[in-house]
Amino acid sequence: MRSRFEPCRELHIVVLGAGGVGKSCLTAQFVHNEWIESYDPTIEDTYRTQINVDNRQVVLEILDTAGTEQFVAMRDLYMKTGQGFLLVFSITSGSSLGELAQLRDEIIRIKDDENVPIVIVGNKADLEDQRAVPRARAFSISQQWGAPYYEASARTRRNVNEVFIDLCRQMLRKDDISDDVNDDGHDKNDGVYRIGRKKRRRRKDGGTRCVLL
Ligand SMILES: Nc1nc2c(ncn2[C@@H]2O[C@H](COP(=O)(O)OP(=O)(O)OP(=O)(O)O)[C@@H](O)[C@H]2O)c(=O)[nH]1
Ligand SMILES: [Mg+2]
Repeated sequence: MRSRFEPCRELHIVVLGAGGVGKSCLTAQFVHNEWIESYDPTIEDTYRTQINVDNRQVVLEILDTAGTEQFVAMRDLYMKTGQGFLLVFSITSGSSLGELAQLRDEIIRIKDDENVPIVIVGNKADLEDQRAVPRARAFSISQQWGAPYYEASARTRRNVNEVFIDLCRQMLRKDDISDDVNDDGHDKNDGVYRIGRKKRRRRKDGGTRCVLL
């Protein structure tokens, strides 16, 4: 059973996708509850926020990245440090969905892990009359990738919280599993020895302490 005084976890989220799909707007809505109408291309922005997920306090560090190819060199580094990824496209742009495949391949290669927490987001769902990506197509891709798919709108706030919370849940689950494996590879719960398990990480300090933000 979890202790009431369990220290809160710090989770690193990276928001990725083509330029102009609404990565910054989704992040600003989630963190600050604000809608940004103007388009100011991002170089790189970091947000910190504290939320409650299933009665657990988590500190989120959210990296809002640049959609433009110019800044690709920075990708390797943030893919290494990120623990969960929001892959965002716009339902009004077929090519923006196309760009996600390469990003996902890079994440899996860099992290050397097929089961990285990922959520696929079809943003700008308020622009139904300009839809270029059928819902079924995006859903089928997300199923192939084993990741949940949400249609969202940073403008109307539809599914904004849901995509971040879903990602947090996946990240917490993964974090819990790695905590349940001892340094010698023995699982505390089932005693099974997991050969080649790469992503073990034991918290020696008990995790990050909560600070109310
Ligand atoms: N209608 C509508 N417009 C949106 C939505 N999300 C973002 N936009 C608009 O799309 C434009 C680009 O949004 P950003 O959030 O800056 O896009 P981005 O993905 O961060 O772009 P880069 O920083 O260049 O990678 C802005 O003018 C937003 O107002 C949405 O859900 N609906
Ligand atoms: Mg941006």
